[in-house]
Amino acid sequence: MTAERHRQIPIHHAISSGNTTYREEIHLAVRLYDPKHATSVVKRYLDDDEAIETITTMTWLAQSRGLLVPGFTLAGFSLDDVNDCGKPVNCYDVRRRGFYQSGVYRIWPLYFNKPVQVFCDMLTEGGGWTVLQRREQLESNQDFYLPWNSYKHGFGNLSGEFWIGNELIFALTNEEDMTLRFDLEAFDGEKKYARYTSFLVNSERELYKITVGSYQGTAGDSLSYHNGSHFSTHDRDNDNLPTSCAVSRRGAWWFKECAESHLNGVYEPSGKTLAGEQGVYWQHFRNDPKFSLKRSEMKIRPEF
Ligand SMILES: [Ca+2]
Repeated sequence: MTAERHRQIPIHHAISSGNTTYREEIHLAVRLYDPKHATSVVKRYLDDDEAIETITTMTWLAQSRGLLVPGFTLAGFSLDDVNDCGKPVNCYDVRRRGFYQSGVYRIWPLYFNKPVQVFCDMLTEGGGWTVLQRREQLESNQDFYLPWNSYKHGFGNLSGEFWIGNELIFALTNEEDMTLRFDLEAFDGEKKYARYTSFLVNSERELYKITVGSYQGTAGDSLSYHNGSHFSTHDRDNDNLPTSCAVSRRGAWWFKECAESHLNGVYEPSGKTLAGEQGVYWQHFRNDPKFSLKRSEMKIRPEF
């Protein structure tokens, strides 16, 4: 049996576009044939009744979370279903719900005690990446020479430079097997990438120990060296040297004896540091210890 309903629902609805989220009044014309099989049956309208988008029932439910009109029930769905499909656990989950634009989205990580805003890369290699870190050329760069607690909880601006936070990286990498991807760019415009299977970060009790699987890419493998290392900051020295790599390299990373990569180093607008390995550093990009990158992004996605 087929349930068919028509309903015009005027609501204020939050729409994400690029880096910004804005509110827009739209009218949803909802026709539910068989919501259990959630095919494309919801059309989104602007005020002039021009259809601008056809989205799936699940997508509509996800976007309309909390905005269900009193008295209007969706045949075949309970409120739990609505809440479930309105709570993506990472950016891949967001994309699965029909959001294809890169930008800031709210997610509900499985092992995190609250919802959190993250930046989703919906373009690179099919999209669905939760971005963990970004460095880029700005008029005023974010300071990355910060203590343990800053790296634990995250800092910076999701539309600029940031570290998402080790607690969140721990939560996200424990949801399921994750691919880690680095997108790197030099000041001369050359772009390279590195990708690792089975990226996992342990809890704070285990000093956010990093595990990665096999490497693939064009940037060279500058992370496998750090496999099994603990996270260090200038106030928490967990590396393998008597001295502190976080202090000598001016940053925070999974230092060993010290680093083949260190993307949280000092941002150097000239692309060259005075001392070695203190910049935004990926050793095998140029094999020059004074080389510093113009741009870096770290991002994760469930393995297929
Ligand atoms: Ca040490």
